[in-house]
Amino acid sequence: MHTPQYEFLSGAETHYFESPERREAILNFLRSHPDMFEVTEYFEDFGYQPIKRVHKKDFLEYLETAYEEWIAEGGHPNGVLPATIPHHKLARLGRLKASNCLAKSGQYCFDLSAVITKNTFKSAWNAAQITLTAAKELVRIGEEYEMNVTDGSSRENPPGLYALVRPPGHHAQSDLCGGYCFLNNVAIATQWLIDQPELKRKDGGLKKIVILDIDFHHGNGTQEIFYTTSNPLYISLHSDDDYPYFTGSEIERGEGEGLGFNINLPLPKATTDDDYVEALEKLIQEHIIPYKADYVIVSLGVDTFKDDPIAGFLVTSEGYPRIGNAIRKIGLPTLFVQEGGYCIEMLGINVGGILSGFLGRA
Ligand code: SP5
Ligand code: ZN
Repeated sequence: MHTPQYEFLSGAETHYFESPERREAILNFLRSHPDMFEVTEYFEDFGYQPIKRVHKKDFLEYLETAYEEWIAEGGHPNGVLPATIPHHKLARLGRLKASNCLAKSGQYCFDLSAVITKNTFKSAWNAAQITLTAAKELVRIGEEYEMNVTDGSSRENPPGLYALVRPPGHHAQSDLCGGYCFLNNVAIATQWLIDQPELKRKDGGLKKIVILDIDFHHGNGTQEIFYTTSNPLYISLHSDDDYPYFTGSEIERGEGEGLGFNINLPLPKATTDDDYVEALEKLIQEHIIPYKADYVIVSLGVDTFKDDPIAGFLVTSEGYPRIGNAIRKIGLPTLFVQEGGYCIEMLGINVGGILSGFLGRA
């Protein structure tokens, strides 16, 4: 339902890297390993409410109606893309209320990669609903796990789920799309979990969540959405000096109640398997374990792969099971949600590597 024909990279029109083939590649891999993965296409529709908890009303109205307005205004059928973006130094920035779709496309988007086509909203909606369905299931398997732990079993085999969704979400802010992202799937599922009134810790407090973002790029959207709150704890490992360029530094630590609950760790371009696993294990020991969360939600990008066409780390297919295993050692019910990863040939094996590492079966 979401198949833009092209995007612009380094000034050139190229094919759209965030393509439907990505899903096929991952799904094929999971289906060919039925001993490890149980695949279901079932999902529930939670409606607008949980999406509105994260995204602004005017932005959602825009996403839902943009393509139709765009075509009515004579826009190109490839889809909606801005030509003018309200840069913060643009004259006085006095008029931010855009009336036509070309102006709105700049108001609600920060780059040239989030093309809105005829069914993009429906597709992003379904991705959010699938992630919500997985979050609801996470509660169920988490309760089962707790019961077994109480009965004397160890915390060494935490249960896990994986939401195979696209378009991805972690670049989408409360009222901005960009970076192939429209609705922030991880943020929507996280907020929904926090909002469940019957979900309480033994001490009566709300359930606590860690979002661990291991996509190559900084999750500016998730950071913005939760910047002023202490739940969830947002932790991102990503490339220094790369897209989205203007966010993701270590000095962005959260604000107000959220101060100290946003942790960015930019890593150098030449990051290898060993470097990556070492950095991740250190974050787990120093930040994730002390936070004492109830659930982990992973923004799972495998654009950290050495042959990714738009990224630049040196992580190999042997590295992914090690990353999955490090996450397993946190010992908490975990929901993995697909974000980036554009090397189609190795996408299945790399995502599968993380998941099998988490299962302790790599
Ligand atoms: C979800 C996600 O992974 N979104 C990433 C969108 C990145 N788009 C801009 C990529 C800039 C690529 N720079 C190219 C360098 C080529 N060596
Ligand atoms: Zn990415």
